[in-house]
Amino acid sequence: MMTAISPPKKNKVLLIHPLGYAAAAAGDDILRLSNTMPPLGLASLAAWLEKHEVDVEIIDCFGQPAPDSLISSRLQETRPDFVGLTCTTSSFPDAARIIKLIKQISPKIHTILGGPHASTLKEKIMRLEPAVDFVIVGEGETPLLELAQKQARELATIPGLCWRTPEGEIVFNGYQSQLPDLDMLPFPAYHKLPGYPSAYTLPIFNYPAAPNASCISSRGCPYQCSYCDRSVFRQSFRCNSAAYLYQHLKYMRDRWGIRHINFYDDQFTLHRERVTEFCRLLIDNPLEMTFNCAVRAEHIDFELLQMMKAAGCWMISLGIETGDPELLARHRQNTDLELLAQRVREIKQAGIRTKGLLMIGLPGETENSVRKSMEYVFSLPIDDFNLAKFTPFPGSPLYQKIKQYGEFSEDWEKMDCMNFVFIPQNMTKQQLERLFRQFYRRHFLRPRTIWGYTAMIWRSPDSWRRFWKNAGGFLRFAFSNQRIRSRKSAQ
Ligand code: B12
Ligand code: SF4
Repeated sequence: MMTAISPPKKNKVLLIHPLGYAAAAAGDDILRLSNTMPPLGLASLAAWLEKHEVDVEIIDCFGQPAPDSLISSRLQETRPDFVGLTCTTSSFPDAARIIKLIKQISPKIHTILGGPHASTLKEKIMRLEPAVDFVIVGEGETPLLELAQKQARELATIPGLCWRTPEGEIVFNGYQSQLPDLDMLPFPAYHKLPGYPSAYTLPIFNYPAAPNASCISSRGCPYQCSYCDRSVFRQSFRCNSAAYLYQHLKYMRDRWGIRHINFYDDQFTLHRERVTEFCRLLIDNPLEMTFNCAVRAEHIDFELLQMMKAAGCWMISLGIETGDPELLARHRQNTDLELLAQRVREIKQAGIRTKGLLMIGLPGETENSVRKSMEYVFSLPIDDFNLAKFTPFPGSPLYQKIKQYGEFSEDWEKMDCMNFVFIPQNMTKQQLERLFRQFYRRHFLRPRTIWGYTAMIWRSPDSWRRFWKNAGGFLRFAFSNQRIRSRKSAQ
């Protein structure tokens, strides 16, 4: 008679994307109404674990706001060994709250925190929040897999991991070496995201067709802007090959019916050759898809733009930050506003929409510099723009010295670029709020803007459908300037 041998126990992992505030307020959140994007970091981790035969599930509270009772019932159903949460600075308080809840339900579950805020603060997070058992610093694939596969006594051998010794000491094992080749990653596990792709949408008026989706084809950025948090991928730049990227898009179209992609890469065109090869593939073997991307002015030229247009490029976002040359020189490298203006004109000439990305309230900002920004931006043929309220993230170069430049109230929950948590010297919050509204009002009153949004009736009918459906929320935001009416912190 044969003896039955039970297979070794396999660890189960549950990954959670926190909403950032109480689920009841989600219908009111202007960020979600205008842009609900899948958590690509968690989907990438899930695909990597799945490839290595680890059981994994995702709960996306941002995509599908879930009350705590749903999280508890999923924990009872799936009985995971590890629960990992991702967090930015503003979503950390909610992530910490969920982690405490998990420990209350089942103290045996090992809790892990990753993402930008965890990668910046490392051990400090575990000191601050004892319910966090592990922090993974930087890219998560390798350390998370090792954590799910190794024995407790091997914790010291996992690079990128913060953990507690049996004596209670918190240890960081040091930075891991990053994945050498991003093409070794499977496509993100979209199938683990309930409702994908229809539960997710790109920013309103930022796409011609639905269903649409977002995609990341590179990691890292070699620049060092003063306000930017690059604690996850640091200064490296690695990217998927053109062939991999083409296959990824083909998969998204064939399997998920996606018709438009937004590349959220920090620097989509940093490697010119990769982009020309990718465009050539799309031109020779069309997928009937369009795409958007974000670039820096130094990394585009008219020839490249024409090729991108032929391949289906619909909109390009360009980091402008401020139209005041002195302020720009304080916060960024290669600051040539004339070159930037020329590139905006070239993007338009190539037949591609442009979106300017700006910031208000940087150290050194004055009423005069904001006015210069307005004059500069409204002298350009940009179609759309986004004005972020400067936020000093703990992982940004500016953070250490920020108090020298003005008043900073470090309330993490409010650090979502939609609140003035920092007031530069010689300015007031009321003044910044007034200028912020004026900036948007001037944009929306330009004939070019009015015509552009009118043309969206046929260029992006789905955006207008969403606009009317959520008109109340957009109007409330226009008058109140508040992302959420009330955060309703208690669940
Ligand atoms: C796309 C994007 C968005 C999208 C969607 C984000 C989402 N749902 O995932 C939108 C536009 C909605 C968005 C919104 C915001 N964003 Co954003 N966003 C990005 C961007 C450009 C790419 C994110 C991404 O997909 N990266 C690729 C994946 C593979 O990387 P990843 O998510 O970091 O995940 C890896 C590791 O971090 C780690 N990891 C992550 N989570 C976990 C969890 C566990 C358990 C483990 C083990 C590992 C792990 O492993 C992953 C794979 O290697 C990043 C910049 C960047 N280049 O990363 C900014 C970035 C994350 N965003 C940022 C900010 C500030 C915001 C906003 C606050 C501002 C705003 N108003 O737009 C909001 C807040 C959103 C929120 N809920 O917290 C900052 C965060 C800084 C901070 N410290 O908070 C970043 C870093 C930009 C920057 N350089 O300043 N964002
Ligand atoms: S703002 Fe953009 S260009 Fe500057 S460091 Fe961050 S990702 Fe790079």
